[in-house]
Amino acid sequence: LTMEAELHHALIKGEFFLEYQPLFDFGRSGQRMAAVEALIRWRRGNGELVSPEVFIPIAEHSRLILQIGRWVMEQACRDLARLQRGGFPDLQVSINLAAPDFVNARLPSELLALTEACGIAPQHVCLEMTEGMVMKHPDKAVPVMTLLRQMGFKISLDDFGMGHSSLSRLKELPVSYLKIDRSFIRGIPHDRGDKAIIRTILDLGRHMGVPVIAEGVETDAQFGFLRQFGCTLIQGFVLGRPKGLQDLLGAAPLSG
Ligand code: G
Ligand code: G
Ligand code: MN
Ligand code: NA
Repeated sequence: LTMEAELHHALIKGEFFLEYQPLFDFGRSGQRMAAVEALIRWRRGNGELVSPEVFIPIAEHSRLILQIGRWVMEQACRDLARLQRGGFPDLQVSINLAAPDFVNARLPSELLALTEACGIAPQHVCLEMTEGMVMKHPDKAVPVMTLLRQMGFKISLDDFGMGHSSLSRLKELPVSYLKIDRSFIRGIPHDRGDKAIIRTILDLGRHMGVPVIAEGVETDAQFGFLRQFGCTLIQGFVLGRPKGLQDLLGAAPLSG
């Protein structure tokens, strides 16, 4: 069987599942879990866990990526409804999308119907797209992004800083968040270049009025540096690893 065929079977057999990694907000109202990022996992029949870094690029070569994307969106929206009712009423969910999702003109109306069916607000759903994807197909991606924003969805520009966007293009993108690529975070506290880039992205976001998220934060030193320079939205192993829905529900403040 080719991996493509295996992925198709995996969808039918229900071998995919989602984990959720918390994103914390350290803003005015103190520390709170503001969002969770949905991360797909594949457990094969033989028990082996396959990383999305392996299977997403393969799925991207065919229409399978659209089916997987649809499955992720449905599961993540259903799970968010459960989390909101289970003690996290203001929680948002972030969903990673692949390029074919973003250039799909039907995505906005399909997502809106999905959120309505699940009883969640579009304002609580954030779509993550990488800077590279958007810049590769701006003519198709920007109209879809604009429509999504008009409907109330949020958009975060993932892996930001990897060099794909010109500043003139960036200022026209309808994004809600910039997500600093974790490769820059890794250099803290030793790499002067990485630290300069992070401070510059934080300033850029501040001046553009676009909040900046730091991801891949693994150490107290990295966390301290980000807080010192005014970053309030932080995600990474130092704060929490991806976990299952049941784990999150069990930790709910109102779950008793
Ligand atoms: O969670 P992990 O570090 O294993 O993710 C590896 C890569 O797979 C990351 O680049 C992440 O953005 C991507 N990824 C995780 N979940 C999804 C998903 O549901 N859809 C898409 N398209 N990519 C995902
Ligand atoms: O490309 P994207 O930003 O969507 O990647 C998300 C991936 O990053 C997830 O697979 C998640 O497991 C991983 N991740 C989340 N936090 C950390 C971290 O602190 N360190 C590292 N190395 N990976 C992380
Ligand atoms: Mn992401
Ligand atoms: Na990223």
